[in-house]
Amino acid sequence: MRIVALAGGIGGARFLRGLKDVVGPDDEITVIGNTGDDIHLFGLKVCPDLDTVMYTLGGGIHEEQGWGRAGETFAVKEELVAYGVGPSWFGLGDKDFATHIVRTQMLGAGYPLSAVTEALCDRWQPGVRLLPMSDDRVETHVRITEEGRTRAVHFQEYWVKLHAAVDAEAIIPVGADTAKPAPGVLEAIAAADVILFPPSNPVVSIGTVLAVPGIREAVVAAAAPVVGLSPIVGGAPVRGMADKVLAAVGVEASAAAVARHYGAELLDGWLVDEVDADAVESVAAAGIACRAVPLLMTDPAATAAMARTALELAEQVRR
Ligand code: FO1
Repeated sequence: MRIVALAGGIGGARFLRGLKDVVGPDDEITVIGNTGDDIHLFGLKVCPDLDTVMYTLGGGIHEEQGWGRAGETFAVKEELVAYGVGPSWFGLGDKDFATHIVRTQMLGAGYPLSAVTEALCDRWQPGVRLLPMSDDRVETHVRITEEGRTRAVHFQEYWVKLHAAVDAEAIIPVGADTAKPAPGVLEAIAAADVILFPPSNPVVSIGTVLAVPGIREAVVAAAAPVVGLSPIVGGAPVRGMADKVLAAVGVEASAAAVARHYGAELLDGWLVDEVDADAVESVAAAGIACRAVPLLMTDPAATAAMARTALELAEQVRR
C-alpha cells in the first residue's frame, strides 16, 4: 500500500511514528512536509518541520520537547549571544546547527531542497520518503498589531518569541502562490492508495502545504481516500497555537469546524476525539464520514491505534 501523509512538525512526526508501527514491510509512506516554517538564521537555512519528522522517525529527537536533538548542547548559541548576535529567542543547539550547515552548504552548491532532504535522510533513515512540499522558498508570516502598530512577523517569531500571545490577524504564506510542488509530490499523491492528514496544524502546516499551487488540486483529484485526524480536542489544540491561527482565517477551534474548513472536497473521513463525539453528526452532515476515537498520542500504543483507525476508516470510505 502506498500511503501519502501531509505533515507539519511535532504532531505530524509523532503520528507518523505510530503509522510506521502499524504498516507492513511492503507498505510505502511518503511524507509531504511543510516548509512554510522554514527560517533563515545566521546565514543558515533551518527547516523545523522537515527536521522534526527526520529526527523523530530517525531516533534523534529530543523526546520531551518534540523538536531539536536529544542530548543537545548550546555552545554555539551562547557564543553568538556573547557577540551580541541574535536572535537569541530561537533555540538552535550545536548538533542541530550541523544539520543546517550541511543543508545550507548543499543548497549553496546548487542542490534543490528535495535533494538535500534526501541526503540528510541518508543518515537518519527515517523509514519514509520525506519530500519538502516545494523546492521554492515559502515563508509563513503572521500579521499582528501591538500597541497600535501593525506588522507582519515570521511564523517562528510569532510562535517562539511572542508565544502566540497576540492575536493573529492574517496568515500569509509568502511565496506559496508562485511555488511549485517539489519533484515527486504530485506523482506520490496521484499514485497513493491512502492519503492522510495527521493531527497537524490545519492552517500553518497542512494549510500551507495545500497552498502550493497544484497540491490541493492533486489531493482533490486523487483516487485515494483522504482521512484526517483532528488536532483540536475538546475545543483546544492538543499542542501549539492552532486556535490562534484558525481564528485568523475565521474558523472556530473545534474538531467539527476544522473538518468543515477542509471540506468534503478534500476529506472523505475525519477522526475526532471521544470527548468530541457530539461533532460526529455535524461532520457527517457535511459529507465527511466521521468517527470518535481516542486521539491523544500519549504513548506509542495509543498513537499506533490512531493510525490503525485512520487506515480502517480509509478502507470504509474508499470510493
Ligand atoms: N520551538 C520552540 O518553542 N522554541 C524554540 O526555540 C525552537 C527552536 C527550534 C529549532 C529548530 C527546530 O527544528 C525547531 C524549533 N522549535 C522551537 C520548534 C518549532 O518552532 C515549531 O514547533 C514548528 O515550526 C511548528 O511545527
